[in-house]
Amino acid sequence: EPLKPKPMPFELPALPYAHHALEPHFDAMTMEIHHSKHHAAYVNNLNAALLGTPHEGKSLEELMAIVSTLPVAVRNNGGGHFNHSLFWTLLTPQAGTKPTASLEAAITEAFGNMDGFKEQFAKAAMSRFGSGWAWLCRTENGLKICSTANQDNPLMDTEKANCGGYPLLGLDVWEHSYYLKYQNRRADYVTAFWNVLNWELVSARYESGQ
Ligand code: MN3
Repeated sequence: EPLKPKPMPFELPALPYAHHALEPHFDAMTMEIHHSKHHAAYVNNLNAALLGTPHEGKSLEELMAIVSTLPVAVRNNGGGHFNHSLFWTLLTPQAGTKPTASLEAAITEAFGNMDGFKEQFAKAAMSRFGSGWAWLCRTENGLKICSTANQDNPLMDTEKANCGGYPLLGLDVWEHSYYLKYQNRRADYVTAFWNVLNWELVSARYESGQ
């Protein structure tokens, strides 16, 4: 009988920059703990939840698409792994990145202008009670802002009605992402986010759908 290949467990991706690279906007200690402790725990707990089940070896996207049928540990930790893996790539120490013309046009159509977008996005981030994420999604009806609770995300089959679409960018609004530097001032953290957001990556996601 041929041996089935053992499915590869998920791994914590390396940060694409140093912990201090996003200072002064996002501080080094928050980045280090957030990545090496919080995100690592989601990866470990996800692997433990999948071990020995028929879902071992599925991609995160495949898991998200059927998450309503899976144990809550897969929803929480699979969402946590997907969300944070995306989040790190959305951040950059490079100042002044810009959206492409076509993304900017879509933002203008949906929100009036960039300031209108930022205002509505901040509102979604601020009005999420407790822990969760704010998102910008590409949908069949243009760009849409939404938020999710806990580690849920727009790719989950549980979130189609709430959010839906393809997530172009997401902002972690769990207190662990800002408490050390900003304490209870989530609004200041949201403002700081615009200084480290990589619009080139957001644009690439908008153009390619990946
Ligand atoms: Mn987090």
